[in-house]
Amino acid sequence: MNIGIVCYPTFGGSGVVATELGKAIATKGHNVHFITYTQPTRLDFFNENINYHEVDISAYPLFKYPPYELALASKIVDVALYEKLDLLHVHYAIPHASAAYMAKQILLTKNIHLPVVTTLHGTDITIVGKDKSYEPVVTFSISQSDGVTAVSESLKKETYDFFKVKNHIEVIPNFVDLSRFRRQSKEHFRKAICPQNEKLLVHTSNFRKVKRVQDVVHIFNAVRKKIPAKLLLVGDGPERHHIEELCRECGDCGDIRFLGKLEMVEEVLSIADVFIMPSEKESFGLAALEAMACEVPVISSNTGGLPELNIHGETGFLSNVGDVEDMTRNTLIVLDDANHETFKKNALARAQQFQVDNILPFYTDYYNKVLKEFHASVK
Ligand code: GMT
Repeated sequence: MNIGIVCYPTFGGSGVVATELGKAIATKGHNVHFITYTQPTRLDFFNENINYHEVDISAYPLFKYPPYELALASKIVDVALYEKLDLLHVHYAIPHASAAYMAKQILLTKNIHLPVVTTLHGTDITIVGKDKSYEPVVTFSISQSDGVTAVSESLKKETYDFFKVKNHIEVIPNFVDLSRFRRQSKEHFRKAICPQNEKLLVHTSNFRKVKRVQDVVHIFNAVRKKIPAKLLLVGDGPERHHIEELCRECGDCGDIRFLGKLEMVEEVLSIADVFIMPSEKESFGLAALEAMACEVPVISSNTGGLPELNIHGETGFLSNVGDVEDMTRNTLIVLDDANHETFKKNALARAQQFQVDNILPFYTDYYNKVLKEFHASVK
C-alpha cells in the first residue's frame, strides 16, 4: 500500500502515535508518505519506505493568518497524484480532516478517488472540537471521512454524545514500542537525582491547563512530608511559569527539577518510582502507557480513557479529578516497599498488551476494510 499520513509533527501524543504508526507500517513493506509542516520529532532516521513531504506556507502581506489548511490540501493533492496514494490517514481532526476533505474533492475533479481515515486523538474532540468556532467543520469532516478511529471507548462515546455524527467509529488504542520504552539500568543518573535513595515521582506533559500540573506539585508536597522524595517534571508549555511559582510557594524547589522537552524520556522513566497523571481530560494517556512500559506504576485521575489503561489497585490507582488527597494516599501505597514490586510488575504486564505488534494489525486490517468498502461504493 501507499499510505499518506498527516499529523502534527511536534512532541504531542497524536504526532507521536502517527509517526510511530507510520514507522511500524513501513517495516511491513508499505510505502509511507508523511505530509506535515516540519519533520516529525521521532522521524530522525533513514528508511527506504518512508518519505517526507513538507507543506510550504507562502507568506503574503495580506494574510494576517497564513492559510495552512489550504497549503496542506494542495500538498495532499500533489502527493496523492504523484505518489499514487491508496489511502490518506489524518491524525487530529483540526484542521487535518477538513484539509483532507478539500483535497479529496479536488482529486475527484481529476477522476482520482482517495479514501480518508481520520483518527480522533482527544482534545480535537473534548476541547477544541467543541468550541463553537470549529464544531460545524469538525462534525462535517468526521461525517465525510471514509473511516474514523478513536483512541479509546471513552473518546468514541464523547464524540457520539457531542457531535451529530452517525458513521461507525473504530476504537484502536495507543501503543508502545517496548524495544525503546523498557527499564534500563541508569544507576548513575538515579544517584545524581536521588543521592539518599529518595523515592522519585515523575510527570511528563505539555504543561497545558488540562494536565493539572499543579496537582502534581501538591501531591509531591504532601508525599515528601511523609517520606523523602524528589520530583522530575518533563516537558514544557504555557503553565510552566505558574508551576515554577507554585513550587517556590511550597518551598519545594530544591527537590523538584524541570527537565524541559527531553527526547529520551525513557531514560527518566527508567529511574522513576511512580508516574503522576492528574489530568482534567485524557482520552487515552500515552505518557502513562510509556511509563508503565518502563515498569512505573501510575497514579492518575479517572477521566476519559484512563480507566481503560490504568487498572485501579493493580497497575496504580485512579482518583476523581482534583482529589489530591486521594492521589497522595495512593502514591504512598504504591511506594510502600511491601507493594512496589507488584505494582511495577503489573504495570509492565499491562503495557505489554499495548505493544506495537499487537495494535498495528488493527490499523492495517481497518485500512483494508475501508479500502474494500470505498472501492465497492465508487464502482
Ligand atoms: O496530551 C496532549 O495534550 C497531547 C494530545 C495530542 O493530541 O497530541 O494527546 C492526545 O492524544 C494522545 C494520543 O492519542 C492521547 O494519548 C492523549 O490522551 C490525548 N490527550 C488528551 O486527551 C488531553
